[in-house]
Amino acid sequence: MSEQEQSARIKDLIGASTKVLILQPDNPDGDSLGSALALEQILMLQGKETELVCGIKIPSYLSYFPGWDRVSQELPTHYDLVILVDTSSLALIDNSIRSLRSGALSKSPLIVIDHHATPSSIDFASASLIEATSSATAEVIYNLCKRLGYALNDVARNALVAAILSDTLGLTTDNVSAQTIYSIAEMVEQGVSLANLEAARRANMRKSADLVHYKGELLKRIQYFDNDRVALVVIPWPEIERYSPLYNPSVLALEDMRLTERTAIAIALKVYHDGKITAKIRSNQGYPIAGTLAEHFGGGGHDYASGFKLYGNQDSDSLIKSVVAKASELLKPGDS
Ligand SMILES: [Mn+2]
Repeated sequence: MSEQEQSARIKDLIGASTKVLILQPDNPDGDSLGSALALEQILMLQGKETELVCGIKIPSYLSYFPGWDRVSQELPTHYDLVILVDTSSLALIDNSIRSLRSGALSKSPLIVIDHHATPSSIDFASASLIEATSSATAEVIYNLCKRLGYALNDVARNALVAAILSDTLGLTTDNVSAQTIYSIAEMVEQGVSLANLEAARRANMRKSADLVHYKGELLKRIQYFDNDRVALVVIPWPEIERYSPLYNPSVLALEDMRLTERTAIAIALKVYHDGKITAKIRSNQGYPIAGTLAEHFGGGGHDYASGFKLYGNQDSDSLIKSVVAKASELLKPGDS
């Protein structure tokens, strides 16, 4: 079915609904959140009631989106239409899908709006608008509104632009088209301020002075091995206890570790009071070894981001030696 036909079906389904459940995948990001918040406004302007749901809690780095705290983890009891945004993969709505399938979803139609190229694994949708040429689901929604003549308000436009900027890292990813920029331009013309959106995002990234000082300490303790190709930092229990509620200490160090000249892979080890050790591993573009390294220690993940957990009283010094040795082995000698 063509985009036009899918859009027409979406219009009919929305027209016939009274209360719409707007669902995000179990890995919410700026695009899914901004898309959901924009749809909330768009549907409200169509006279619909809405409910925002996500199977997991919205992470705090996204709290610069006004309205993020309206997203509930609980499914409402009444709704007669579901719109799923930013995924067409069943696996990514695992937390919500079981209750949805057993509940009102069996009676309510489902609309999927997405931009991922992976073929949809949801075969029970009443309409699917999946535009793999769009940089973000928010861009798909903007185009849909233009096609259907749905009105936007300021809140919706700000949410859509913030969502597109988030998914495209500020319009710098390779799926950004001229069309993406035209859409942004139109919304800027209608009053969106990119400067205000960026200021809100940056204000949300601010850390306490205490945390900035601690980051300094962590950075001083980074150990470099193998001609700086392997960077490693150890975070002991007292620091986990003190700083984890504020910020993940590993994340605090890893970004700068990866930005070190010649560094291919960065590893943060957390040593807990009960002897458990966890590793968070990030590697740089061109060194897709993070997953393999983690697997060697019983963990897993992706080419560039992975982790592992070890229980029992590990000697952290010998663990460091074996992690560094394995990382060096995986980095081919001429790769630096
Ligand atoms: Mn997206």
